[in-house]
Amino acid sequence: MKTALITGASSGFGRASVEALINEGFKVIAIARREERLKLLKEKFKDKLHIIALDVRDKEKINSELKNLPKEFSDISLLINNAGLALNQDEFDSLSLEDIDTMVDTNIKGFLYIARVIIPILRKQKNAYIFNIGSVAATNPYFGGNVYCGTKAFVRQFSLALRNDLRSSNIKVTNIAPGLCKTEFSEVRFKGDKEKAEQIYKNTKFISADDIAKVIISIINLPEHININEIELMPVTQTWNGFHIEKFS
Ligand code: NDP
Ligand code: 8X3
Repeated sequence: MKTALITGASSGFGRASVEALINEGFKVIAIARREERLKLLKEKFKDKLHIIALDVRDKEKINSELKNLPKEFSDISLLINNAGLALNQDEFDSLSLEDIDTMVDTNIKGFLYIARVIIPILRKQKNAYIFNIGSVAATNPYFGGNVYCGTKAFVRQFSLALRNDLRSSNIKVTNIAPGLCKTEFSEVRFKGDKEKAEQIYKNTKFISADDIAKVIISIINLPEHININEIELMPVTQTWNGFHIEKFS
C-alpha cells in the first residue's frame, strides 16, 4: 500500500484529498495545526491515517516528526504540499507586518521546509509524485493580492525549477493553479467574516475541494511516462478581467 503526505489536511483541498487518496488505496499522513479536526479524521480512517498536528512554519517540529515516522507510514511516495492562506485583500501598505509574515512564512518557507524533508524520502521510491498547490493568483495579479499573489508566483516558479532538479529521479512535479474554489479560504482571508466570505461565492459557480482531489487522482492515474508540469483550472463562470486603466477625474 502506498503512502501519501498531505499538508493542510484539516480543511478544503487537503481534507478532500485525504479521503480521495484513501479511497484510491493509499495510507495518508495528515498534517495541520487544528488537532481536533485531525482527530475526527483519525476516527474515520483509523489505521489508514497517521495524523501530525503541526504548524508548517515550525521547522524543528517538522524535522523531528517527519524523520521519526511510524514504520508503516515511512515510505512516502506522494506529497501534496497544500497548506497555505491569504490574509486580507487590501493595498499592500495597509497590511500588517504580522499578516505579511504569516503569508510568507506559511506559503513559502513552511512549504519549502516540508519539501526539503520529504524529497529525500521520495527519491527512494520507484515512482513518486509532488503536487504543489499554487493558484491563478501566481499569474493574474489582482487588486489587494500583492503578497498572496507573490507567494503563489514563488510556488509556481519553484515547482517548475524543481522539475529540472529532479529530472533524473523518479519524482514527478505538478503545480496545481486553481481559480475560485469554495473552502474555508475566504473565511480565513477575511478573518472569520463569514458574510464577506459568502459574498465571494454568491450567484456564481465555484470549484469544490472534491474537484481538486479528483484532478489529483486523475493525474496520478495517467501513464507513468507523463509529467503534468502545471494545471490551471477555473469554474466556467470565471475568466480574466483585462487591464485596469485609471482615469483622471
Ligand atoms: P482552507 O482554508 O480550507 O484550508 C487551508 C489548510 O491549510 C487548512 O487545513 C489549514 O489547517 C492549513 N494551514 C494553514 N496554515 C497552516 C500552517 N501554518 N501549518 C499547517 N497547516 C496550515 O483553504 P483551501 O483548501 O482552499 O487552501 C489550500 C491551498 O489552496 C492553499 O495553499 C491556498 O492558497 C490554495 N488555493 C486556494 C484557492 C481557493 O479559492 N480556495 C484557489 C487557489 C489556491 P489548520 O488551520 O488546521 O492549520
Ligand atoms: C485563491 C484564488 O483568486 O482568491 O488562490 O487568489 S484567488
